[in-house]
Amino acid sequence: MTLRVGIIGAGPSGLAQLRAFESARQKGADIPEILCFEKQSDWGGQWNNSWRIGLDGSGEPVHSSMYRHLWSNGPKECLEFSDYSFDEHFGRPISSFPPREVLFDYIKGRVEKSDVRKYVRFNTVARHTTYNEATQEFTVTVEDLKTNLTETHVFDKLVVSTGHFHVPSAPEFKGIKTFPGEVLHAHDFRGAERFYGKNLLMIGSSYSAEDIGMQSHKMGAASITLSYRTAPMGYHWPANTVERPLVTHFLGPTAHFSDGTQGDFDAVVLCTGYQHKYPFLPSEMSLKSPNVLYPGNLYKGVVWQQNTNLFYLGAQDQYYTFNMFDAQAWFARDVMTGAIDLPSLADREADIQLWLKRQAALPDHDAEADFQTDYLRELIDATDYPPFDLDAVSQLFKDWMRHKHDDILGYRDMLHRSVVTGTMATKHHTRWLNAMDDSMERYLNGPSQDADNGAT
Ligand code: FAD
Ligand code: NA0
Repeated sequence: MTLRVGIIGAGPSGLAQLRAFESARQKGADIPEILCFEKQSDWGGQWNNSWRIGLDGSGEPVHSSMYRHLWSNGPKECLEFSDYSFDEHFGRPISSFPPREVLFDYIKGRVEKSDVRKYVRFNTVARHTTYNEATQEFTVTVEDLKTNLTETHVFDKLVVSTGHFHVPSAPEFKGIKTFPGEVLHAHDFRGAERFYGKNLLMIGSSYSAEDIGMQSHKMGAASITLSYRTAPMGYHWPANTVERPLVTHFLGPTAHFSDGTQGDFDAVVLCTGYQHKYPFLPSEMSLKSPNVLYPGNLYKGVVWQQNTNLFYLGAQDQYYTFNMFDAQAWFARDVMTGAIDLPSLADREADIQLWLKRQAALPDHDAEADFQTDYLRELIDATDYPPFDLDAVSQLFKDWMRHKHDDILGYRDMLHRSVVTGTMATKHHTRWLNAMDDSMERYLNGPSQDADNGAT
C-alpha cells in the first residue's frame, strides 16, 4: 500500500516537506500520498501575517506574530533555498534585509513553481490525534473551518510543522493588573505608529524586545526601556533607549527595577517569548521544550524518539530558517521512505545526548551559529539536498552579529554575498531607519525615502 503522510501546518517548514517530496518525484521516485492541513486560508505561516489579534475570523487563535514594518532581522543570504535562489525569483540582485512581504513572495515563488498547492487543505485545523501501536497508524481529526464539519484521516507518518512562536509566554508581574496604560505581548504587536511620543517598557532581552523597541524608536517613541531577566543585550542603543534589570513590581504607571531604579511608562510590551504548544497531539507525542537550538527527544532534531513515525520540523530556536527547514524535511522524507536507516533507540539517544552536551557548553553567539551550522551539515550530508557552503553562511551570521553590535539601527543597510549564486546584494534605495513604506512595490521600485534620495 502507498505510504500515507500527513503534514500539519503549511508555513515554511510544512512547505519544505512538500517540496522535499516534489523534488524526489521530479527525480523519478514514487512518492507517498500526501495531505497537508493548514488552518489559515493561505500558506506561508508567520509570513502570512494579519491585522487581527486574539482570534481570527473563524474564532481560532491568530497564528502570526509578525507586524507592519517588519524587515528581515538576519541577512537573506543566510536563509536562501539552495534549490531556488533570490536571483531566480526576483531576476535581479536585491538588498540583504528585505521586508516581510518580499520574503513572503520568495517563499511562495518556490512552492508555486513546484505545483504542490494541490496537497494542501486550507481553512482546516488539526484538532486531535491518536496513534494505534498495533497498526502503527495515526488518526487525525481535523475541522473544516468553513463548514465546521470534522473528518478523520489515517496516516502512516505524521509531520508536525505548526511552528512555536505563536502561543505567548506571558509571566505575571506584581502590580501589572492595575498598570493604567496598555499592556500587550509581542504576539499582539501590529505596528509602532501608535507609540509616537510614548514612554515604552519592553520586558525581555531577545529579538522581539530589540526589534519592537527599535521599531518604536523609528516611529518616534519618546523613550524605550528594555528590562532583562538574565543579561542585557548590550547594543549601542540610541540616546532614548536604556537597559534595566528585571521589573520587580508596578505601582500605578511606575515600574520598579531590581537595581532600585524606576520609571513611568505609557505602555508595556511583554517580549517574553513563546511556548511550544501542540493541542492536537496527546501528551506522549507533544514536544515540551524551551526555545533552544537543540530540543531533547528529537533525533537529528526531527524524529520523535519514542515513535519514529512522528516528525517535527522547525522545532528549534533558529539562526538558520528556510534552508534548515529544507534540510530537515529532506532528512524526514528519507527516513519515511526508508532511504535512511535509523539507528537503535539507545544509539539515537546517545547522539541526542552528545548534541545536548555540546549545546550546554556553548560560550557565545558565534559558537551558537557554528553549532547550528554543524547540525545542518549532518542533515545535508545525509540527503540529496543541494549542498551549499555552510562555513561561509556561518561567517555571514558572525558578520551580521558584529554589524548589529556596532550599529543596531544600521545593520540592515549592510550588504552580504549569496553563497548559492555568488551574487552580491545591492544597496537598498532607502536606509532602514528612513524606510516608512514596507510594501514590496516600494521596495522593488522606489522612490527612495532618504532625504538625499539614497545618494550616499
Ligand atoms: P510557522 O511559520 O509558524 O507556520 C506554522 C503554520 O502552521 C501556520 O501557517 C499555522 O497557521 C499552521 N498551524 C498551526 N496550528 C495548526 C493546526 N492545529 N492545524 C493546521 N494548521 C496549523 N525568520 C527569519 O528567517 N527571518 C526573520 O526575519 C524572521 N522574523 C520573525 C519575526 C517574528 C515576529 C517571528 C515570530 C518569527 C520570525 N522568524 C523569522 C522565524 C519564523 O518563525 C520562521 O521564519 C518560519 O516562519 C517558521 O516556519 P514554520 O513553518 O516552522 O512555522
Ligand atoms: P522572541 O524574542 O520573541 O523571539 C522569538 C525572551 O523572553 C528572553 O530574553 C527571555 O529572557 C525573556 N523572558 C522569558 N521569560 C521571562 C520572564 N519571566 N521575565 C523576564 N524575561 C523573560 O523570543 P525568545 O525566545 O528569543 O526570547 C525570549 C522569535 O521571533 C525569534 O526566532 C526571532 O528571530 C523572531 N523575531 C524576529 C523578528 C524580526 O525578524 C522580530 C521579533 C522576533 P532570558 O532570561 O531567558 O534570556 C524583525
